[in-house]
Amino acid sequence: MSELTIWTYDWVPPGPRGLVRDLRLRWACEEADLAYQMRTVPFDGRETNHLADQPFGQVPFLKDGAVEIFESGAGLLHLARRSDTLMPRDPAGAAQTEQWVIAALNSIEMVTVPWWFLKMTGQADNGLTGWMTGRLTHMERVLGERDWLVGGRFTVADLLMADVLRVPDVRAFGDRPATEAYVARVTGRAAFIKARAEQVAAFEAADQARG
Ligand SMILES: N[C@@H](CCC(=O)N[C@@H](CS)C(=O)NCC(=O)O)C(=O)O
Repeated sequence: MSELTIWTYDWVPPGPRGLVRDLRLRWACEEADLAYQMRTVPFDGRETNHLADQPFGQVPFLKDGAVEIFESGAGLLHLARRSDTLMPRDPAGAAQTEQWVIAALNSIEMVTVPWWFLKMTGQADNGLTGWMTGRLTHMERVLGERDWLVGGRFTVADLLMADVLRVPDVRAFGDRPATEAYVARVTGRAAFIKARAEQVAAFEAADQARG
């Protein structure tokens, strides 16, 4: 049995299937050829039923031997330390990979998620639109100048940035051809396709268990 275990929910509604963030960790393991197993916590009662493992009642979290981590970004950096497929070993390359992982979370996702939430709750024209436009415009410029964020090759920074940018509502917002090409390039990888298909299949199978 693999020591590396990734936790997700036992079921989610159809909308988020293929987007639940355990996909980030599955994808990284597939890229790095790291053996892993999936386990679940109940979606129902998630606010309180696994707070010892994820203090916000969310997923994913992972266990790798004695290491226990929540936050998808922390999990990705842990996996990246295990494989140079995910992060270069030279100090400059590693630092730049970490920098772009943090940027994906703290400069892009920190505005796309609240914007998406407001849009979903009927406030499509909300006060975050200008802020998000600025961030996406800067990313469009960066991605117009290079195929990969770090070192001319795929890293976990691309995995995470593409996962943040591929959210359908965010992609439908504006016309950004370099970003579109980047998302297509990164999500065209076999590891992403496999990880996504396995997540979707697991949630579909859970429909039957729920009756
Ligand atoms: N910052 C967290 C966010 C985790 C997160 O938003 N997880 C979602 C699934 S993708 C979740 O558990 N949502 C249920 C909830 O918040 O109650 C991470 O990156 O791990």
